[in-house]
Amino acid sequence: MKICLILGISGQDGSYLAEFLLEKEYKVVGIIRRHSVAENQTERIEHIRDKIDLHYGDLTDLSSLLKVCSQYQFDEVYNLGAMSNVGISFKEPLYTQDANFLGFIKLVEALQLTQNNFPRFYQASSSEMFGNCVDDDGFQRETTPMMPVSPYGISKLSAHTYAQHLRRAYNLPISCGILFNHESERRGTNFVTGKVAKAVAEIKLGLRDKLELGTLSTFRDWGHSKDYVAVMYQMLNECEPDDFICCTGITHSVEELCELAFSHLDLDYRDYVVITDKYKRDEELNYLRGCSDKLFNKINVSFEYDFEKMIKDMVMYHLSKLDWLKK
Ligand code: NAP
Ligand code: G4F
Repeated sequence: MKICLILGISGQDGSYLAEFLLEKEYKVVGIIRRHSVAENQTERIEHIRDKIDLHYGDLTDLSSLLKVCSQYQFDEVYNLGAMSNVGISFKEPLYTQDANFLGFIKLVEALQLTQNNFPRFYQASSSEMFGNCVDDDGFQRETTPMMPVSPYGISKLSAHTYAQHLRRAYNLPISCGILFNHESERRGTNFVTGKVAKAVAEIKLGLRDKLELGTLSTFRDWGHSKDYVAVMYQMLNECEPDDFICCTGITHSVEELCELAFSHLDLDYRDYVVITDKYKRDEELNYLRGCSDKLFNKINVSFEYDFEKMIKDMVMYHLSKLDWLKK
């Protein structure tokens, strides 16, 4: 039985990845943080809790990583743990570096001190690392320059650069997935898709009458988390360690997202959306559209979701959840 470690198992991607690896009959070990409301910490993994080994720990706390790593010999490690919210990273720049950059180094050190062989390692890099750099044809590729525009992007690029160094200097089998935005019913509601989907449901049920956003004019290449966690596994198991982009190649504006999400419940977003400085970023990444040719020429990928289906599912998820809570 293969053994894997997932940092960030309580998050959107970590929870789908745990399900995916259990299906493949892995022994799944996960690290969770302490939360004052214990149920909130494990909400996304409650249904598989009895099938996984969970340990308390934190990427900022080397001793906790050493304690967990010393109990196992891992075949694969997925570092999905991060302060992952770009907007909030402007408010918490030090913590963002601590968890996302230094946390990556701590995890690598803990593995080097405890594992007989360094496991295949997936590092969650991000399209946020590109900042506003785009190739002339309107796409971002692995070769596109990277100039991040947020503390989060800088922390991810720091870890990404360090991972490249570890690969070159010590031949460590670290693969960096440069994933573009991906969403799902499990997406936090402080990311724009989750926020819009929940607000549309609340407006339909008469629980609110407006939705405040920071901008409508930025573009993102949005895929589905469930589709992308399968690609993380393929990167480690079907490719040599390298950097790979995973994306859809299609881009939509936040305005198009709103139009689509509201229209699912026969609403017009223009009647409800209000733009406010409160959610405006100090520096903004305007446009993302990725090219996955490097990776998709190596592995077989067939995505189950497209943007329309994903947003509809997210709206319907929030509608049925709120409807149920009202009863
Ligand atoms: P998410 O839902 O915010 O999950 C992040 C996970 O990291 C949570 O389980 C969180 O635990 C954990 N975490 C946060 N700080 C930690 C720390 N100090 N020590 C240990 N664990 C910590 O994010 P996601 O959407 O699943 O994303 C997974 C990874 O991919 C992240 O690294 C993210 O930056 C990266 N990424 C995401 C996207 C995307 O569009 N989703 C795109 C590119 C890259 P708590 O539950 O305790 O907060
Ligand atoms: O949903 P977002 O917060 O995602 P963002 O900033 O693109 O970051 C996500 O994708 C990255 C990959 O590129 C990941 F690495 C990262 O972990 C995260 O998963 O914002 C998307 C866009 C931005 O332009 C933002 O300014 O939506 C805009 N937006 C407009 N109003 C808003 C809001 N975003 C949020 N979160 N909240 C708003 O009210």
